[in-house]
Amino acid sequence: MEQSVFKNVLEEEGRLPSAVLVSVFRKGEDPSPFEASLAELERLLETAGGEVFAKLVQVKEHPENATYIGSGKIKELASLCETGGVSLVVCDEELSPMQIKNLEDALGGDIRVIDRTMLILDIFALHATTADGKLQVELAQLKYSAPRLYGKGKDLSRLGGGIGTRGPGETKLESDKRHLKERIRALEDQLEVLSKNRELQRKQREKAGIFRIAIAGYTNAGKSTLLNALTGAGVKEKDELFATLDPTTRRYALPSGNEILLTDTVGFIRNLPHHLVKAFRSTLEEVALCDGVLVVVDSSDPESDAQLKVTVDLLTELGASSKPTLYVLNKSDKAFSTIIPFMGKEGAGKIVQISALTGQGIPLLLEKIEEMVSGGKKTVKALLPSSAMGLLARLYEEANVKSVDYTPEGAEVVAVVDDRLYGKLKPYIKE
Ligand SMILES: Nc1nc2c(ncn2[C@@H]2O[C@H](COP(=O)(O)OP(=O)(O)OP(=O)(O)O)[C@@H](O)[C@H]2O)c(=O)[nH]1
Ligand SMILES: [Mg+2]
Repeated sequence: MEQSVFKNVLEEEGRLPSAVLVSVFRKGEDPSPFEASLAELERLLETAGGEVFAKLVQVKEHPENATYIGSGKIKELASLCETGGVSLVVCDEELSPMQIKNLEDALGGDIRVIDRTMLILDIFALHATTADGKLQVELAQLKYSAPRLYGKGKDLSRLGGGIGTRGPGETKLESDKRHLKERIRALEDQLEVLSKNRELQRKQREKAGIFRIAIAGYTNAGKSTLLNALTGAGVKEKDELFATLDPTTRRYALPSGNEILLTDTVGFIRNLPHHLVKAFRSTLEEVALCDGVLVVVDSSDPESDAQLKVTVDLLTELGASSKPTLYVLNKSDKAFSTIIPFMGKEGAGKIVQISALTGQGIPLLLEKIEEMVSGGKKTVKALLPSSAMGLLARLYEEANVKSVDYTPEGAEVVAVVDDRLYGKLKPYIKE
């Protein structure tokens, strides 16, 4: 066919695979989040290695049950694809397997249709590095994307540069289709084992009594840049969506000497489907089980309010909303807005403006973290005479003992204690 020859030439010339983005604007809907979501879809496509040829919006009461968009729009879409030699269509919301199949059929069967979630999973597949991350992505893809990759032979998986069909480590998703159920079960078993291992590790960390802080926030907010600035962790920081998929934890000593564990986590995004959230167990467990959260916001983004709301809603869903939290307004070097209205007065003491890139505001952030970590607890230095050794044993059990020096006068101990133990130690406190 002439059209596909044209397509092949384009692909052989090394041009990026281009796509038409499609979305349905519900009559009466707020246009601003709609536009932001479509702009985000464009960035997602670029991150996946593609480029936008055109955006097609249909204004409608509801999407079509069978084909997502109406028949007139499908014709328009087909002719757009032909004009641009485009073989990929990305729809900006979750489509059912039937909608995808019908739309592909209506477009003549030589154009791949994927949805927003498949595109995100494709990026995840490219960015997963750990065994855990790769297994989780593969599982999510087998459950979500595989049923939507309708009857495509191998030759068709190169459509649109294969975007939407790539598995972790470039495994072609379609090749696993026949063994779908078995593979899903095997992956679930392996993930269960890994989850148990993580639980053991966490228990050990808990025993060590180190305060664990998760760095959470919208994708591209600067979470990895912040972790790197503080700890030199060397995590990939990049101006693209979902640069980080796998969590990285680093130990960090605060200026007081208090040690904390900082974990960089996967970014959030609007319209993140529930099953996708569930798929990222390993990283989200970090958020659910930490002692405190740094919510990083890109304050230079005109959409920062909406992004913060998405983040706060997801943290609530993960059961992390009641944990001690600091709101880190990042990128203050090019900030667009410094006021986050919806946080109100009560949030004011929990906001710190920083630039992870220039280091501006980091000392204040560290002070705030220090406050969060001590959470009402005090670090004390006491000299315990031999008659009070029972208290030392109790400190070991119930407090965080930083150091003990045995001197002729007794044991000189530095420990972080709660109010109750503080009362007991008071007679022996040195300073
Ligand atoms: N100007 C400016 N750019 C920043 C700052 N912090 C991060 N960036 C840039 O923002 C982009 C995203 O940073 P990352 O640290 O990768 O963001 P992230 O939140 O880890 O993103 P994901 O892992 O993709 O969710 C990079 O290009 C950074 O260089 C900052 O304070 N100022
Ligand atoms: Mg990152």
